[in-house]
Amino acid sequence: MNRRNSLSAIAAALALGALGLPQAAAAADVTLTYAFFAPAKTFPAVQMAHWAQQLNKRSSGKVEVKTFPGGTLLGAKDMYDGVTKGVADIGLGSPSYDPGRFPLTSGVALPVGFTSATQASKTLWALTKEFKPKEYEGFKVIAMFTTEPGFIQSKTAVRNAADLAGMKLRAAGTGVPVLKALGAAPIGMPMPEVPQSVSTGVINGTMTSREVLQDFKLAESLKFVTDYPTVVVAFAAVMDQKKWDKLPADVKKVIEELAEEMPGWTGNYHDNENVGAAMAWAQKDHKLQVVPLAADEKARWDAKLKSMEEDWVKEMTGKGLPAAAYMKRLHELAPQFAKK
Ligand code: 3IO
Repeated sequence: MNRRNSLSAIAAALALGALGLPQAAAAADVTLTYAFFAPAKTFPAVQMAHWAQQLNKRSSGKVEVKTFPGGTLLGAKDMYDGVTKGVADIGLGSPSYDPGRFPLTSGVALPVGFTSATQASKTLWALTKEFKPKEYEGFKVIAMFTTEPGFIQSKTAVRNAADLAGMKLRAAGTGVPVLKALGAAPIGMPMPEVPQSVSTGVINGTMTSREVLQDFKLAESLKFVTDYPTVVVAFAAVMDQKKWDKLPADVKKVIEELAEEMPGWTGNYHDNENVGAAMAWAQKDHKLQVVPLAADEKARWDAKLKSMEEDWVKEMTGKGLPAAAYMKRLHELAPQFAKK
């Protein structure tokens, strides 16, 4: 962060002007850096760009946000520590990549029956405000959202449990136990590593939201999507709390206003533009096939995942977390955010 008084801002503007650089670059009096681990065209990065633009506009140019997609400033695994160390002012990471560090948040990534990213995103944000999970201590959460419930996307068709048995599939950390329960051989890894891992044969597919078929060009090698929605992946953009505390009150107000909007904005973009466009492209240009799951097979898969929520509540309660209350509230909130 870089706050200047107006005199030094003028001096900087003059200096930049003398160098022939755009004077607008020096007009802001707060500059924030914002890091994300995946490419600019992916939906979390589209969210980041929208947020940056809106903050600049609603602060009348007072705040400038410099975005760093593609892991150029921080990668998936060092995102949150990087924010604490001050490498970036804001970092967008996935708590689902590290359920041990973000245990309460991992509750939204259980098979709880969300039907869209919009619904899960709004539920996650409401839960986070109500429960103020300790796992975000030291951070100010400025935006939260999720993927749609993920689908198995694979090189060979998965029509039943036998097709899936022992298949090397990648997921976010929270998706690993889901794939395991279904009988696959899951591997947890960040999304940006997936294309290469598919091409080298380390994995035969992934379980996540379907826009990755286009946004990571995975449809070139993954030709099948099994029509069985599973679990969402959570995202949280954070600032270091101490840095947040020092922001001007009017800037904080705009950021808090945006925090209320981002779950719905991002969910809508992902559900209603991003995924549909990617599926249409993959089906048309890459002969992607959507594999149906027979009703009796679906019932068997559901049965394999049924105890996960109860097991999670037991495990988290044992760690002293308000897991039962969190899940109870999740199931009260989710229907309120369902598509009417
Ligand atoms: C994701 C992460 C970065 C960019 C695009 C993305 N689409 C879905 C995800 C979530 C993810 O990493 C996962 O494991 O499902």
